[in-house]
Amino acid sequence: WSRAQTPEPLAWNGAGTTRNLLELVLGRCYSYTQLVRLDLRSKDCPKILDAFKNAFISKNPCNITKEDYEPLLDLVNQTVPCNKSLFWSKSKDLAHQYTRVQGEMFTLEDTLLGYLADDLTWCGDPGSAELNHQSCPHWNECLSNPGSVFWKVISQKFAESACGVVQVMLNGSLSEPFRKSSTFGSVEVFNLDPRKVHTLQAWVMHDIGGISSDSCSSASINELKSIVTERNMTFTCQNNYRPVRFIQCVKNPEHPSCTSEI
Ligand code: NGD
Repeated sequence: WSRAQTPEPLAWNGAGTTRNLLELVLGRCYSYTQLVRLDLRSKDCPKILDAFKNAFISKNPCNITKEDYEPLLDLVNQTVPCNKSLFWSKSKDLAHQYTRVQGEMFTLEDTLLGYLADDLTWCGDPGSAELNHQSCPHWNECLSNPGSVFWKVISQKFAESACGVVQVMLNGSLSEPFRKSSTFGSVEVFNLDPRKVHTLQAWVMHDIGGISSDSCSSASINELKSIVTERNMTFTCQNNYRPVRFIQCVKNPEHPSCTSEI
């Protein structure tokens, strides 16, 4: 009967909930609100943790909805100043290194909600109030899993609230720096509000040592340009935006593209 008292959770193909998830999320909340961004110091971290848990605990992790995260979004409700939003696709580490040094710009993970959850995995189980540490749905197993729904809704809100000139860092070492199926290409671009955002600037960064090409004139970037201009915003594109190139150069100081004066 001990088996009946503790039923096995549903089994999935993805990694299970990150160890110490709740402690990590609560700790990150305090760290962000008390140390990183003091303008948010009045946020109630235990309440935020509760809203986060309630979004997925005791639920089937393939049936999570945007509405499940609404109470959490309402509690946090953070805005980014105009001209300071940085989107990225396939360039996460470089984008984060850049905002850390630059100091005033925000990726989604520099906002409280993105900061709380970055690199974590979480899911519950319909049969219990526990976290499932064994397995969670892989994103290709079902779309409505706790992580995918979370990133989709917070990416949508992040894009909706952007204003002025916005930036996107893309990976020019890939054959398709812009992919319509990515979160940037399917959620963020389409949720920029043309009444608030006048320009999207793309920074297409090439790996140092890889083949350099003019990605801004590639078919992939042209597809992005069409979407942006059809949505009545101005599109600009730069290969290897210098301030970001300098960060890449820290690890490759002798490379010609890092030593030349031009
Ligand atoms: O199909 C997927 C998938 N493909 C990649 N990833 C996926 N997650 C799914 N649920 N379903 C994961 O998303 C993978 O762990 C990557 O590290 C991460 C981002 O994927 P990438 O590099 O292809 O870029 P995207 O354009 O899809 O998304 C980046 C933009 C960026 O402007 C953020 O504001 O969308 C926002 N974001 C989305 C998803 C996840 C951030 C994250 C994050 N911090 O993990």
